This record gives sequence, structure tokens and C-alpha cells, in this order.
Amino acid sequence: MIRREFLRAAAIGAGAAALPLSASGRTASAVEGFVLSKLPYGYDALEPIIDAETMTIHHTKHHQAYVDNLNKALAGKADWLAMPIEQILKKLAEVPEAIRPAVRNNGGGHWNHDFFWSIMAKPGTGGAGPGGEFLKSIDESFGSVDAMKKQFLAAATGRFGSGWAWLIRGKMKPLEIVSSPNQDNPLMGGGPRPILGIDVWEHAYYLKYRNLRAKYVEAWFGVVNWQVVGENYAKSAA
Ligand code: MN3
Repeated sequence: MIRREFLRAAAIGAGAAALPLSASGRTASAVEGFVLSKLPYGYDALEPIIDAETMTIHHTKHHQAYVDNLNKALAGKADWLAMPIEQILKKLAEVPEAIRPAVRNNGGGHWNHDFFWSIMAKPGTGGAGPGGEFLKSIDESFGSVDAMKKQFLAAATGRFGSGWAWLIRGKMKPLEIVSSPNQDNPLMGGGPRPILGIDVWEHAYYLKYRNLRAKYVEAWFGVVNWQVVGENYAKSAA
């Protein structure tokens, strides 16, 4: 058997019939490993809220580096390379200890950025805001959409250093807001798949907003794709 055939056989054996899907649905094969997905819009699509230069560096340098370093960490481990990234994060405790920190940081970075790109849209095209059951859950959990945004802003600005703020299904209430350091996310440790999330690493906003993280978070709501976020809400109910 040639090497490529062997790897493909190994991938199918370990990952059932399906090739692994990244968060945004791109396939990765055991041969090439994970791949940087294309953005669902142009680098300048989120202007003026997120500038094209920030988007270009963020995607082609930062996200690319997470993908490359994830592949490097998993090199030679066909069973892990064949797994969807979401599944790897859920099973992080089973990743060999020697590579677990690298998989956590870079696998988290890969999933988080795929997710982040997917929930944004050109200003004015992302829908009016939450609706239906999603809106009811927000009202029940926070009182109003504005109150939810306020709490999200507090979590995003309160996260010391680099990290993320998330809207997720809650335990005590239908929805809750949490934040995580570095490239961690709620999936690690068996939590729910996020509904909404924001990257508050300085690389996400520093060129335009400098040190003013709160200004960035407030403006960012103008590029949220509420259609996709509503779908995330529906999916997370299952
Ligand atoms: Mn980032």
C-alpha cells in the first residue's frame, strides 16, 4: 500500500466514514491535515467596523499559524488528524499529554477563529437582531437584548489579557455569558457549543481601536450575523 492510501485507510478507520469537518464545514484529510478555510466574505467586507488590514493579518497570519501549529503538534497521529476539530476539543483530556497544551492552544485557536468568521457579516446585512425563541431566551435570562449586550461587554472587557467572551446555553438560566483565557472555549471540558463569541486578543482590534477594547466590542455588534447566531442557538438546543 502506498503511503497516501495507508493514511486514507487509517483516517476512514478512525473517523467513521466521514472526513473531518472544521467548524465552518471545510474538510481536512489525514494526509494534508487541517486547512485554513476561506473567509465567507472579503477582507474589507466588515469596514468600517473592522478594517481590512486587521482582517487580513488576523486571517492569513494568526489563524494560519494556529492551523500550521495544530498540524505540527498532531504530525504522525492519523487518528487525531482525521477527527473534526470540535471533537478533538471535546476530547482534549485524551490527547497525549506531551502535545496537549499545543493542541489546546492551536486547536482552540483554529475552532475559535472559524466560529468567529462565521458569525460576522457586512454591516447592515446580518439581520435586525435576535428573534423568536432565541429572543425569548435572552429576555428570560437577561431582561432584554440591551442588558445581554451590556453583560457581554462586561465579560469581554473584564477578561484580563487575551481571550474570548461567549454567549452559551446556561445551567441556571436558558442563556449565560462566560469568558475564557487564551484560545480556550466552553467546548473544552464538555461545555456547550457557543452561540455567540468575540475575540478580545489585541490583534483583533488594536490597529483601529488601539487600547480601547470597549469601543471595539460596542462597535462589533454592528457586524454580528444574527441569522447565523440564531441558527447556533437552535443547534445548541439539541
Ligand atoms: Mn484572533
